[in-house]
Amino acid sequence: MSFRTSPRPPATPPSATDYTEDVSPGSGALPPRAWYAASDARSLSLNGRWDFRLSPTADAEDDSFAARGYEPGGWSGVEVPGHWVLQGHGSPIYTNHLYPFPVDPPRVPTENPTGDHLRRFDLPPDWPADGGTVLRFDGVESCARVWLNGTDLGTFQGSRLPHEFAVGHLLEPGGNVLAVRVHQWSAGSYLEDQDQWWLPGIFRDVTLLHRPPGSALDFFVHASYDHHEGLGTLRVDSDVDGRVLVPALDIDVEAGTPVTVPVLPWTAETPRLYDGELVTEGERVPLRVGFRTVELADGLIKVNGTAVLFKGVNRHEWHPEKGRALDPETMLADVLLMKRHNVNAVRTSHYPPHPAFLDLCDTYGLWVVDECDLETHGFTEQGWRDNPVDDPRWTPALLDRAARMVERDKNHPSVVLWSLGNEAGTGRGLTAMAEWIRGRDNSRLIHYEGDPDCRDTDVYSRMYADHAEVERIARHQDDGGPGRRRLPFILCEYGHAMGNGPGGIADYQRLFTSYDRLQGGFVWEWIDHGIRDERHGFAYGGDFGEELHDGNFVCDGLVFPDRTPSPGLVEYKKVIEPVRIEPVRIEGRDLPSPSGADRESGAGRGGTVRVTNGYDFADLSGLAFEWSYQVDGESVESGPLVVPALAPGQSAEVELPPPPLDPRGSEAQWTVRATLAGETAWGPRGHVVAWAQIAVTEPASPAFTPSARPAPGDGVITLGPGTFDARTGALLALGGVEVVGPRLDVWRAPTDNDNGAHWQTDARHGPLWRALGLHRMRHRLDAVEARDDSLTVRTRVAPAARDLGLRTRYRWTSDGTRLRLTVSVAPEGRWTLPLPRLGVRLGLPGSADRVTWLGGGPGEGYPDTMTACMNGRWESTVDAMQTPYVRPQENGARPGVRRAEIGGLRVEGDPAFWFTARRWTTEQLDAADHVTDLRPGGTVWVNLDHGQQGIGSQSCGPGALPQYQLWAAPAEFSFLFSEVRG
Ligand code: IPT
Repeated sequence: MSFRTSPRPPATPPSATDYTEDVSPGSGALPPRAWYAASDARSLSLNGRWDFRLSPTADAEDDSFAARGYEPGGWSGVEVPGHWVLQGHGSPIYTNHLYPFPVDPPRVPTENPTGDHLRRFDLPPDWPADGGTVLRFDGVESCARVWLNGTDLGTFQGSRLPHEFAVGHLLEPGGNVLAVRVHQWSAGSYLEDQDQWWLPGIFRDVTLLHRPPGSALDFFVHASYDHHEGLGTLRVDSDVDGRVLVPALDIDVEAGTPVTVPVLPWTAETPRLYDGELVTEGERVPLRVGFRTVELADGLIKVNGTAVLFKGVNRHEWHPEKGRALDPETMLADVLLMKRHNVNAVRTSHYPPHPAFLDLCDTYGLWVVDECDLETHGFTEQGWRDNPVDDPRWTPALLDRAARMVERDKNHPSVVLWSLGNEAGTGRGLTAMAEWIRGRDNSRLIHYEGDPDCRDTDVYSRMYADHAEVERIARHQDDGGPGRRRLPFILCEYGHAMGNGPGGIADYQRLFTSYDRLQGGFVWEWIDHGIRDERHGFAYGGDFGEELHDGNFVCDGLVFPDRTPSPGLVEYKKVIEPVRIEPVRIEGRDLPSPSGADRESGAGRGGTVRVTNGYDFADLSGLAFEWSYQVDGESVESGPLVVPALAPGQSAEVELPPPPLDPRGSEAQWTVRATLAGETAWGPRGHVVAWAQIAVTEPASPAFTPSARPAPGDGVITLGPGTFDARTGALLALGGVEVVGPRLDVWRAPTDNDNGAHWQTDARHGPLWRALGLHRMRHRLDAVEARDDSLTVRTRVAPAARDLGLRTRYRWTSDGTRLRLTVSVAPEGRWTLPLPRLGVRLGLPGSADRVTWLGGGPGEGYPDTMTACMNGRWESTVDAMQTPYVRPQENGARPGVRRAEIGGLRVEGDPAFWFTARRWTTEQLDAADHVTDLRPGGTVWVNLDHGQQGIGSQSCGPGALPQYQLWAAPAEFSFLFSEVRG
């Protein structure tokens, strides 16, 4: 039997006073072992209401509370699992990488909030009295000392790792007292400097587990897959004798004996699990066996012989009220949301998640990079001097962390890479961890991003590298150290999803699918860590009066704190869709259709599309395809499309049906969708997995012939349905619709990506926009000319103190019922920055609410975030068109709009435009810190934009690519305005 026990904790007893500053991982706990959801292993959850007392320092209170019979009179209470700072005791602190205490390892501040917890419990009447019971803590931040019935069991550090104590000999049938002292700060805090809230408390389950005599202390499921032969080999090692049963495979062998049988393999796309049992003298341990082999072959990460493409996310554990104390429903919600958005991989940034999450990944199918609870990022402030990762005194603690992760999670098929940690610099400690992990489990690869030389890793991993660099890496033109040359490449973090964005992920995906060496990436990050409260909506750094904080940098997820998908997730889903549908040949036709003759003769074929299976393992038999033919955004006919069950990587050309007859309208398109053919574990039948739209006819310019003439009146000029201010030339009303006349607008409330991360030297554009004065442009009126069939208003739009500006001419004409506005813009001076936007802003009465449009939707889109916008006819309301970014910023633009109706006004674009409507001004949006600062006024402000600056990812990463930038250049664009009656 090749089972090896993991390193035992040191046998020294806990020191009475200074264990918070002890670099050793603790004392008294049992060696780590595999986690499994207890089935017939008897367990007693100790979750629930605990007595609680908070002290400002670690030594303010003595240990007498741990004694039996202690009366916690005057104490308060907390929910376990939970963080006391989210339950009215003290407050959370958010820092990205700065330690919120003086850096003097391993010392911690005297002001060390300390939570004493007490839980009384009786054993169930039938609890076996055979002595074998362990007390398990799944997660306590940042360190704990534990007493049961007055006996000191020991101490531990390692917040997101399990710790168990043998307690059988101490238990009584009734009146047991569990006392836990938790300190916010410990030596361990130096190893836990992740970019997140500091949230002390017993935040994962506390459980009493009966371990009958003859039960396995630990077991290790080895289940590999030979893709040549289709055979799986199973060997379950156990430290006690036992039998391994897998009924579906007719396996009944002794523990430790390998057995090879034909199986279906486990992959994230086909998560085949076989239920089994490890039967020992004392218990039956449930097994969930997934056969798969992970290897580095041909310089690539391969599973079952096939290179995988990670379409991943970085997942912190987060709940807007409970912090990192996640219930099973929340974990499941994450997994279902990921699967439904085509995400196939999770990096458990930056610590092992609640163990049940990995069961869900096994069941539903997600590749997992399981990351150790290790980050020492704050040492970057001192050039990494004294970094614990390179100080042998800390190595036992690092090894303890590695072992607690690997031992706990080693039986999950979903885990394909172990990650040593995040942003911990370089050092001998990492090498020791990697060596230990390799010795214990050589069936997975090792990841760590922070060492440019990749000394200890099997994959070259970077974060936030820009597109050009990624392409150079793909071509082996930018390999750095020789160690890296042969390694596959992943972006363990990219696409910083802070606020509006990330932009440019489609461009990354094109690279990933073009070069074998690029095996995908993990968007940073899954969820905004906003804390729900009444005052802020969702609070972020600084909202709790922290002396050091990093503001809303903690809100950079693809889902909002309440798990509503943000436009970023919708975009990501489209970008990573596993099926590609492209036009090969499309028959354009003149509309309306001349006759039905061509259809009958078969000449009027719709054309051909190429369908490509982009899965790595699954064929397309699980998907159903359908087409719809749309005219002016409305489906006029639809039907199924027969697509063969293509194998991964295969393509087929598929004929579209003849287009429907006589569709009247100005533009036509095909929409082809791939949907789930039947219900799956994670999505209903009909759920859209992938889609494409193919234009048949391009939208034409709206027809318009000017006929009306401007007529002067009493302080006004009328032109067709328009009434203008005679002095300023501003439109006042169109028929019965009052309007605050459109005028040039170049400002948008900067997005987090506009602002750029403050440490980035090339984060110029956001702040410089403001320095340039683009948020306070002045409009100088040069002329109002009513002549022939037009009213022309000449202006110059420019900020104070600068010589640059935009000469802007508004030319109005009318055909009697409609007004046409042509805006001509000519930049003057030297423009060294792109513009935020270029278009007009107008005001409508606050009663405007319902919006309909023909163009991109249903959600927002910007030049480099609009892959997921579908061309169609959409309907919404002004309120529903807002995207509630936790820190308010530019949002809500619908791209490619040909026509929109709002508040009795119809706008047609020539060319198409970006449409935005909101109940506050851009300036109010810009000034708001939280959504609760935004109050509707009496006007609905509408932006009709000819251009928008791209979004990029510069809150932490590259800015918008050149092709998405909006540089000041001569421009002309038109809108047709008319009143919608009825
Ligand atoms: C990177 C961190 O790994 C991650 O935890 C998070 O802080 C992210 O940045 C930004 O949100 S580190 C950074 C220096 C690139």
